[in-house]
Amino acid sequence: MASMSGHALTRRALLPALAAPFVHTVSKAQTRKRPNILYIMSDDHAAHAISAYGSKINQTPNIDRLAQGGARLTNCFVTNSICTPSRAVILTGQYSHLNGVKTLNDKIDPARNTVAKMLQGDGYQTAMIGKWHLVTNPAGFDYWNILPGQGLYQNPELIEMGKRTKHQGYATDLITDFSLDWLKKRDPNKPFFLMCHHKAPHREWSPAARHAKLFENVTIPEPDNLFDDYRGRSGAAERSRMRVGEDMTKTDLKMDPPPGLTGMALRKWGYQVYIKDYLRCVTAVDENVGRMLDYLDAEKLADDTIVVYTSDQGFFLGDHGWYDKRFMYEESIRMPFLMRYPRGIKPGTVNRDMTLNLDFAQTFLDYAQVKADPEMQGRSFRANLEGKTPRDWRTEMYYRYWMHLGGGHDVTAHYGIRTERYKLIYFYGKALGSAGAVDKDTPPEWELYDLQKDPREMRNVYQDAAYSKVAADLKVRLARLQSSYRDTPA
Ligand SMILES: [Ca+2]
Repeated sequence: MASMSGHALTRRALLPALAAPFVHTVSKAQTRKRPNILYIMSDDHAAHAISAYGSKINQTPNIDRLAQGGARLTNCFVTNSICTPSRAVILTGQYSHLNGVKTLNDKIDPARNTVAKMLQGDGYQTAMIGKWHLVTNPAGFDYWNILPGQGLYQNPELIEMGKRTKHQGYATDLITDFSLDWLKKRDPNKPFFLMCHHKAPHREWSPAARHAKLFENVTIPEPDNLFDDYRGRSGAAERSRMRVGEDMTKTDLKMDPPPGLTGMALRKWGYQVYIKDYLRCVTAVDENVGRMLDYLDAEKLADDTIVVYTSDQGFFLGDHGWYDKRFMYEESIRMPFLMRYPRGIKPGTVNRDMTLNLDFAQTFLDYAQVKADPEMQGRSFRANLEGKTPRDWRTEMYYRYWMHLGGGHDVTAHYGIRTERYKLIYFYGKALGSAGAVDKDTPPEWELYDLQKDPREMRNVYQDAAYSKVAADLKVRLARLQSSYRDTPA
């Protein structure tokens, strides 16, 4: 008691002396103005279906506003190209083997640390609205309103803080409505972190009624390798079930193919049907991005708000004759990533550094002045966005797709390394959870691509003697990279 009252007396006695610096500290805290973060993510929206990325097949004027007013990343890659795992990587800043979400069948442990929890814990108000797809209830959000699983395009049910409600309307519009509602009700004295996640343009590509006739009398240009026959590639390409036309259902196509159509003719026909619906869904996403940007403008929030537009991975838009993703090929792993922040990023910035979805958490924490969790494995690319790429920035990336022959598309599990020029892929052919047993139908195989000479990845040069030194070098680098991320070889 005596020492406590003594302490109190001492403090009281010191108060006048402390007054000046104390006031100074408060004003410093007040000037610690932190940006709002509006994170808009769609599902399966490939960069080559965004006009800011040079799309040859559509226009996205609203998404393009972010490129014009901010930065566009041209080499942003996903580390495991499929919905649920990519979302877990984005939240935790950890690779799938560490965050525990390797396949579509895994759920995120709500006890895990995430960027949302860290921002919430440091004074941000946080919300998650739209497609979540991580099974367990969202943690780290003051408010959440999510689609159950994949959710429906038309008149979807949503789960708002545990309560299920069916809504009238189109998912992309509704997710934006709920996001705007939350923004209007927020505390304007605190910064916000809003994850607005669209389910579009995921399969089965169901457009809004107002876009049903868009592109109706138009022929959409075909990719140059729509009729790929997978010659010279590993057995994995041939084995996969994601061919346009052939591997599509009536739900995907919304009609029966003309009688007698097979193989490449079916692919040619299916491409037009599929890509038009896909692009119709993208048009609704673009319009709704516009609504969000208009709101920020009207509320004079644009200067103080980081706005991101991205997708959980890329997608094959008929490239190699495919739809879907999963493979480590370019169209699948490249994510669109646009970020506008007038107080920190020059309009029209184009950044070609190799960035990953693994980096998002640390980048947002950096802007929010919150110290990253040391268990996170990415790196903030804030300096890159500001035109000051660190000299030791990564020049290679590690990728691993775990869902061996699962998920209805029969893509063989694989891992690999992508450098600025090359890509080495190892289809290790081991079934997930098979305790080391090698699947006889998927013998281990390698692929090597020279992206400089063959950007479309049509020529596997793994067996080419001219590339034997390159392959040997890449194997060493792959092993080093894998071990640096604490993953283990198959
Ligand atoms: Ca996805």
